[in-house]
Amino acid sequence: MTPSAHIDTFTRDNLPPKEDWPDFVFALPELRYPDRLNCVTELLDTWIARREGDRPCLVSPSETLTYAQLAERVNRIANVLTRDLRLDPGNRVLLRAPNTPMMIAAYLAVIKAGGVVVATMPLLRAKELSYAAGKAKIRLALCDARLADEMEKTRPLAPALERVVYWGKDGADSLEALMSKSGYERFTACDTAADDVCLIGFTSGTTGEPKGTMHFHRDMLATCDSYGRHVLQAGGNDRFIGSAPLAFTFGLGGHVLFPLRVGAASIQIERATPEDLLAGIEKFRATICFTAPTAYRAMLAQVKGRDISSLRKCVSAGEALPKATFDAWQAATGIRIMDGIGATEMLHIFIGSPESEIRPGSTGRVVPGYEAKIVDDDGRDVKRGEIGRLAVRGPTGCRYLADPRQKKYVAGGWNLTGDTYSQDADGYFWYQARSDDMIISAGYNIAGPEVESVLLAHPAVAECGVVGAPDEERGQIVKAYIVLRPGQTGDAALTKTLQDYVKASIAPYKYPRAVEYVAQLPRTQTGKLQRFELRKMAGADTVRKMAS
Ligand code: 3UK
Repeated sequence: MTPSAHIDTFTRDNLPPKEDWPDFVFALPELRYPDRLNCVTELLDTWIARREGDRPCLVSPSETLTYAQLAERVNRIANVLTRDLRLDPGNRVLLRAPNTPMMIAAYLAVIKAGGVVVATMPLLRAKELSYAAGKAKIRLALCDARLADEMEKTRPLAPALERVVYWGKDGADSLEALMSKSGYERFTACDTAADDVCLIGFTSGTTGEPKGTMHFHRDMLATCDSYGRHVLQAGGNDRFIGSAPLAFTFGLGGHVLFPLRVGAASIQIERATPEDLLAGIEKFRATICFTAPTAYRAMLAQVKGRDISSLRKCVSAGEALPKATFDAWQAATGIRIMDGIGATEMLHIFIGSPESEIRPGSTGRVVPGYEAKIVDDDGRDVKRGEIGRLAVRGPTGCRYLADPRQKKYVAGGWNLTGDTYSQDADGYFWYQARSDDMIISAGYNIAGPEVESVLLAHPAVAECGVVGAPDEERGQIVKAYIVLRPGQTGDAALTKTLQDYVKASIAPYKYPRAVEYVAQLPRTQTGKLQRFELRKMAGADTVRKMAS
């Protein structure tokens, strides 16, 4: 180990004890990095050194930046951080903005200066922002002025947050004004160690407090040189687009890491509803799209009449991609969506296959550089084909910021993601459910996502969520919450049709005994179905029924 560049040793001091770390494996030569490494040098400055600074880098409705222009902007912000705002290497900086070129520049500047990024989702409220600020002991924030209201509401709740600098507003104290000083166009990257922390990514935390996952400089490159290089296989002429916020590491990869690693362009559309995403693909001639399964389904309904012929690769993550969605997208666009499972703890995707090797309905095979296996509750390997807990290890892995839950996520050197899976004889991984989402009905284990993927194949169904509802006789029954396609009526006849449809497709005991039609499903900002909300609704239902 070489010495840390961090003068502020907070992140290093709060890493989990070594015995609780997962094993880190660097099986491929491309994953062995030098001891001294600042990932921004490799991702950005290298293109200028290679005399390729004129390549388009960031594209947005309001501005387009080449690699050289982005590098200068990053340098200016890094100078503001270190000279005007007295950032010491190791200090955490909270970032708050929609996905814009300025947000990406600020992100890279913090890291280039040796700081640690804590990016936050635009929709977070003062309570959540102050939690992150407190947990990561943040003194400094950079924020898009359009999100100033909630930021200012955060300040009284986060006494340690000394300074918030806004961009996108007038005045001598704006970030732009500070950046404009002469001499600020150059900045020498902080000489960080490859294993200095550069990012604390907070999990979306559906239950319990969000966990801060800590990632090193080398991790940023490792995801590019494993998943990016061997599975995604993007090239310098690609133009990436997506809908995930940068604060979600799925978005970080798709918007920043993967494009910059290969000299490609990255398109930022600030509002990224499925409609905006389609319009963005058409307008900016995107070639690679990163989004969640639900967005692909929503885009399908609107894809007719759009020219999205520029598109050549689509990546789906966040939740399982049902075969019905894969099939419909391929029929409409000719593109085979690349499903991949990633996690904030792992930084990005660790199981997922290139297009030519996809088996529809399966997540894919393990990404080169990673190892994955299925284990039982005692950590023993199960036989191929048997269902168990997913365990994974590779160049990235879980390191929570001062959190006892580290011992739950890591056991025996393996990361346990909390998902149940099976692996077939050819090495493909088949998703079942989140381990705590399994429905147990009259002694049967039923995976809600399996029932969902059957229902989604029915033409009347737009979206659905399947959970266990409490039932006196069976313990739980399978209950489906369904959003219908326009023009459909959710009556008893349709319920019977859908129930029969499930019985005819998979084992009959899995059919939804209860069906409820809803206008929309509860989802996180990262596009995940909130099953605990559905379970709450299902629980409330029974209580009501018993009372009446
Ligand atoms: C679930 C999937 C089935 C799974 C993420 C790509 O989702 C990401 O990170 P999170 O921390 O959630 C992790 C959990 O989400 N999941 C994700 N992808 C899939 N389940 N099939 C999939 N393809 O339960 C996992 O444990 O929010 C995804 C890249 C970076 C990420 N952070």
